[in-house]
Amino acid sequence: MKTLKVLILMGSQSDLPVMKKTEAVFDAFGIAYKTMIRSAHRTPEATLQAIQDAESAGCQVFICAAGMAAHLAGVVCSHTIKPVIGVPIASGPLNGNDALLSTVMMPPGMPVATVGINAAKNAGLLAVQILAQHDARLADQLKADRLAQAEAILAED
Ligand code: RP5
Repeated sequence: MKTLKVLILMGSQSDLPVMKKTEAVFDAFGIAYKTMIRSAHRTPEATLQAIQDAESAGCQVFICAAGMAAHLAGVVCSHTIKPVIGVPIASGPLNGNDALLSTVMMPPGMPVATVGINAAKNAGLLAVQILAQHDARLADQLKADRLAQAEAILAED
C-alpha cells in the first residue's frame, strides 16, 4: 500500500460533489490520498485527530474545503507546518464569497494557499505541484498535462 500523501478534509458531505474533482486529479496522477468529512465548528476534536493521524501516516499536504464561514483550512493550518490548500465552497446565500474571504484572509504568519471558489481541480493540481518538487515522475506527468492543455487549446482554432 502506498504512503498517504494528501488528506482531503471537507466541512460537510454536501461539499463532496465539488471535491470529487480533487480526488479525480489524484486518481489520474497515482497519488495516495484520503478523504474525510470534518468540520472546524461541528467536530473540532475529531478534526485535530484527523490531522495528527494523517501526519503520522506521512501526509505531506492538506486540502480543506468548506463553505459559508469557512474556518476549516485556517484551523488545520494552526495545527500543522505542512502546506494547507483551501477550497472555498459555494454554499449558502452568499454563494461562496463568504467562504473565499474566510479562507484566504489568514493573519500574517499563518498561510493558507487558497484557490478559487469551487476550484477543486486546481487544489488537486497545486498539491501535485508541491509533491512534484521531490518526485521526478510527478514532474514529468505535470509537464505532459500542460502540453496536452496547450494542444487542446490550439486544436480549437
Ligand atoms: C460548511 O457549511 C460546509 O462546508 C458546507 O459547505 C456548508 C453547509 O453545510 P451543510 O449544512 O450542507 O452540512 O460548514
